[in-house]
Amino acid sequence: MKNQIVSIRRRALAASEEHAHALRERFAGSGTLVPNLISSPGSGKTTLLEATVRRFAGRYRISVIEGDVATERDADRIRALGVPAHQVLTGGACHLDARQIDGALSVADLMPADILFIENVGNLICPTTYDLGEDFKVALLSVTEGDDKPFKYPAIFSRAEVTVVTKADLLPYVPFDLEAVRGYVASLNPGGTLLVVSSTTGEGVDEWCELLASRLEDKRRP
Ligand SMILES: Nc1nc2c(ncn2[C@@H]2O[C@H](COP(=O)(O)OP(=O)(O)OP(=O)(O)O)[C@@H](O)[C@H]2O)c(=O)[nH]1
Ligand SMILES: [Mg+2]
Repeated sequence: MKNQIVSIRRRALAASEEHAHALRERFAGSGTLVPNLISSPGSGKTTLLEATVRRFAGRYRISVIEGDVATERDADRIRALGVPAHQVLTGGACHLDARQIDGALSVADLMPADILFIENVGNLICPTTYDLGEDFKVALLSVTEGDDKPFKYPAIFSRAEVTVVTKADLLPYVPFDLEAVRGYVASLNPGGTLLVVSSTTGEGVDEWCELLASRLEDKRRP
């Protein structure tokens, strides 16, 4: 029985890896940059995407895949800005998988796109190990969550190429040791980038958008 379960799990994992591989090839072919945004619920993923969409209006074709347990709320927020968005409802699951990304692309009009954002289900643990065919993972950490989160949930901060500290406008009001976070994230992920952003005031949004533009350029360079 135990062997059967292990074998089923292995097959499921292999199928998911195949899907992710096929997606990555597809995105390479279309020259689409795919960031996968991961954070606790409410850290500001959708708000950052709204700010990004506004900043890139008329410059890039953007589309978004939203993952949530329930409701179309996040996809509705993105669509309200005139950008194609598809909501994947996981019905309780705490992460997106590559098959769901494939499914979203086959039912929704999201391509061609210069940047396809994936907003994962709000969770700092489950989405960490799932490959969605993305170019890189982005970990968001809001200052109101507490500066201990990278210490308590190191896996996502060591895997995410980019860490975005969000809600920087609230730094004067909450205890949050930005330098301790900066130092620890750098030790977990020496090659990574950490940005400090407020989607409300616009602080750091230019740097975030420049990073995306530069990654897109790199991806398209022959
Ligand atoms: N002060 C401040 N509030 C922010 C900022 N960004 C987001 N918020 C607020 O934080 C709350 C959650 O933001 P969302 O963007 O919905 O967070 P999310 O990560 O997409 O949430 P889930 O999709 O539910 O996981 C909202 O009330 C936002 O207005 C910011 O930069 N500063
Ligand atoms: Mg959201």
